[in-house]
Amino acid sequence: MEKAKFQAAAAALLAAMAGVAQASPYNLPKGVTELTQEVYGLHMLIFWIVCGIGVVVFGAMIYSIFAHRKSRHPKPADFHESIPVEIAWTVIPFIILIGMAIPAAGTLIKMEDTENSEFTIKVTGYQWKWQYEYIDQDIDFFSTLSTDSNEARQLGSGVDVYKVDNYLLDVDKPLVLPVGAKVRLLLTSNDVIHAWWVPEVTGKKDAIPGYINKMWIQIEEPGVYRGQCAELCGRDHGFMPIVVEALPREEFEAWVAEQGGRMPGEDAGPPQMASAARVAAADIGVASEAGMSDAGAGASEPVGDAPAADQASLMEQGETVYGNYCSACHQANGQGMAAANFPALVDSPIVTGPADAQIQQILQGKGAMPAFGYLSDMDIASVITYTRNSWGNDAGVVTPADVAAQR
Ligand code: HEC
Ligand SMILES: [Cu+2]
Repeated sequence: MEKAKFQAAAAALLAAMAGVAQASPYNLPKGVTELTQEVYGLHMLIFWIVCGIGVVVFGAMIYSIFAHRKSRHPKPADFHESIPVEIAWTVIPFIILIGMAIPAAGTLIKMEDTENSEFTIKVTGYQWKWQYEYIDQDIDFFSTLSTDSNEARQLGSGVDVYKVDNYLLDVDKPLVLPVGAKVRLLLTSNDVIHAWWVPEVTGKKDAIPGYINKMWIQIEEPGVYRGQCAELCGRDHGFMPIVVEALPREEFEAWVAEQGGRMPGEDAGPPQMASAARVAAADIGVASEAGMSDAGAGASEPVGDAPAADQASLMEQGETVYGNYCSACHQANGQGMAAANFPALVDSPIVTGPADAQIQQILQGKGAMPAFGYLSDMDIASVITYTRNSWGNDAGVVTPADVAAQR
């Protein structure tokens, strides 16, 4: 077939071109997936074509300026309106453009083809963190800036950021993927536009509220790959890195088991029960009302126990919510960060005082503290209950109904 020949020729050309170019810190990374390598090949192909055009055009110009200067050729040649020249400079660029479009179109089509992927992960951008939901494995977690980087970045932290490993490029929980599997990513956002970008693994793709963008990745080499949100998304845009950890198949399966998930096709065990409980909870309307913030509620597994809204289940869910949304500033031990003016919640007059003021502060935010009104009543009630009854605080339960009454 003609197409196959074209592709073979283009591939051979790409390989030859790519071989010539040295891997350089100034160049695109070649990456560890077929797609990133093809994109790199395309980039080099175009680069060399552009170099070739540059050499020919500037060569002709410099030669003409030198060899046909006025002192040598006082009477210039006249080839105005020459048909052959007109044809040549129409046809040659046309051929060059087609030559570039064919391999580029092939790669573009391939990029969009998310079919036959082994499983799907929903990636949701938040100000300023990422949520990963392994739809088929029943795993769901948030990935936030690592504590090391977060502490170091605070104004007046006194930490030398050059001594922090992977400063601003490290997270508490990376996205874990198996090597060699085609994985489909569904990208969306809970607030503003973010973009998911790990240069060695994939191109950039926007995460837009209310839309689902698709892409797929198939990593060929185990390793840790780092990237960042690539869409200016507000104050902490620079503080929502992305880390992908590619593991060999068996290690990935072990990781899935450790997270309480299951591989597609595996016998439905206890995790299935948990999700059934979650559906039941949603049915009776305990889960959050707005579709997208449901993703936030999904983070807190124990929603299944919600109907009771007793202190134990509120505490359990509250701990998860606290870890996902609050501990980056107030710290896991509730001590806050004095250097950054994040107050301690231990013995705080607000945490131990009347619930209404506290609910208002979480819903509306205050000063440098963001508003959390997008969380469900259940999430807010549980995190407040958690802070009111942890680290020595003892200030009673706040229920989802209390939160609803304050909205
Ligand atoms: C980006 C950092 C940040 C995050 C995340 C954050 N807070 Fe805060 N929080 C603050 C700051 C700053 C203040 C002080 C606000 C002020 O008084 O101006 C504060 C104050 C508070 C107070 C009042 C404490 C006092 O004694 O004044 C409570 C209660 C509180 N936060 C709870 C939470 C809870 C619950 C969460 C998670 C849902 C949370 N915060 C997430 C930064 C943060
Ligand atoms: Cu972002």
